[in-house]
Amino acid sequence: MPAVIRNDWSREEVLALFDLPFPELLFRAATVHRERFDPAEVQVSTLLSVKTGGCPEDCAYCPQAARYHTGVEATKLMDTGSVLERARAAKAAGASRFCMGAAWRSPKDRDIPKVAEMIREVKALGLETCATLGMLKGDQAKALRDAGLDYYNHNLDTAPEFYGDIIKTREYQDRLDTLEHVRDAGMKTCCGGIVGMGESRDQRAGLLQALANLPAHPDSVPINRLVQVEGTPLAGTALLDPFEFVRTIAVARLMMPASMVRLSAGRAEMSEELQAMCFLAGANSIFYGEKLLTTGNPDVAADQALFERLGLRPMPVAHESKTVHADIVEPAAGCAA
Ligand code: SAM
Ligand code: DTB
Ligand code: SF4
Repeated sequence: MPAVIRNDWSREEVLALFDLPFPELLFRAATVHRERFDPAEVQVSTLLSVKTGGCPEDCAYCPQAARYHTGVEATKLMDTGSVLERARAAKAAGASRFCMGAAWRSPKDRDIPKVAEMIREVKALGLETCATLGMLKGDQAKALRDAGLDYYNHNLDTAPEFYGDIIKTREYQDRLDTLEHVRDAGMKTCCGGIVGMGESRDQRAGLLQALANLPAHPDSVPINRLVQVEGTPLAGTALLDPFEFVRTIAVARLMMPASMVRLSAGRAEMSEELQAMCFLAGANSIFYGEKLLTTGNPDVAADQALFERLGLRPMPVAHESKTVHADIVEPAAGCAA
């Protein structure tokens, strides 16, 4: 019997998982990982910033916020032809999903047809499509779905009680509302957060609690380790203990057993041994390609060599778990651990 899908986690339960001895936590997470996935398969997504910088928001981690002086130049929305060129290259390099990001608080209605065109054409290449454009209204979500958008990325970023320290220009509830519009439109959700922003373990547990207690577990859960960018308020934050990062991945795997847990931003600053430990702890997705949105990611050749050394292979689209929404069972019927 695979671990039960639960949406009623208490903070104490999550902290009890974080507190397990490291080998026990990893063993449990690796066990749950195997119940629904082949641990040798890793889903690979490539990111492209289709509209960079100049963002009006104040997210303290973000190099694209106009108010911080980070050297990121603001650009206009890319044209579809240039996006397609990048999508073709991502597919040729082995990516199965292409994620288009825009540094917007929310898209304007007049932006939607342009993004919809990109989505339609990227999908026609045979790639899964994902977009991250900021807050969405219900009708915008439906228009993106109609264009063929498979996933929408919108992160909770951190625990509700730490959120106000990081972002003041929009509320936690705004994020929950956007996620609801995305689910209501019938798209898959990609939703995670960032660790290493100076939060406590309790707050890391709070992020995972908020994610797992959403009405449906996100289909993809990106766990980003803060990429510190000079000029942002969070540059110079004390580095998170790497073992604590691995614990966060393992607890995410235990709490959201059917979701793809993505080892996301921050890989360029991680050793290969640390990344391998994350795969052992249940991470089964990565961003693949030299760039995230504005910062670096390991290059394709390095990732291919790492996969080879670890005996990992890219996950075919058909193998992605489709059960996240389908098998929500009675609450508290058992513990995922
Ligand atoms: N503007 C849209 C929004 O905020 O929803 C979409 C793009 S935004 C850059 C997407 C996500 O990237 C953020 O929610 C955050 O989790 C992540 N991110 C941004 N800067 C980061 C950094 N320096 N380190 C780690 N993750 C980061
Ligand atoms: C997510 O959770 N991480 C990605 C993606 N979703 C859009 C973005 C990471 C951005 C890292 C900083 C940058 O490159 O600008
Ligand atoms: Fe803007 Fe998104 Fe960066 Fe926040 S995370 S400043 S909304 S681009």
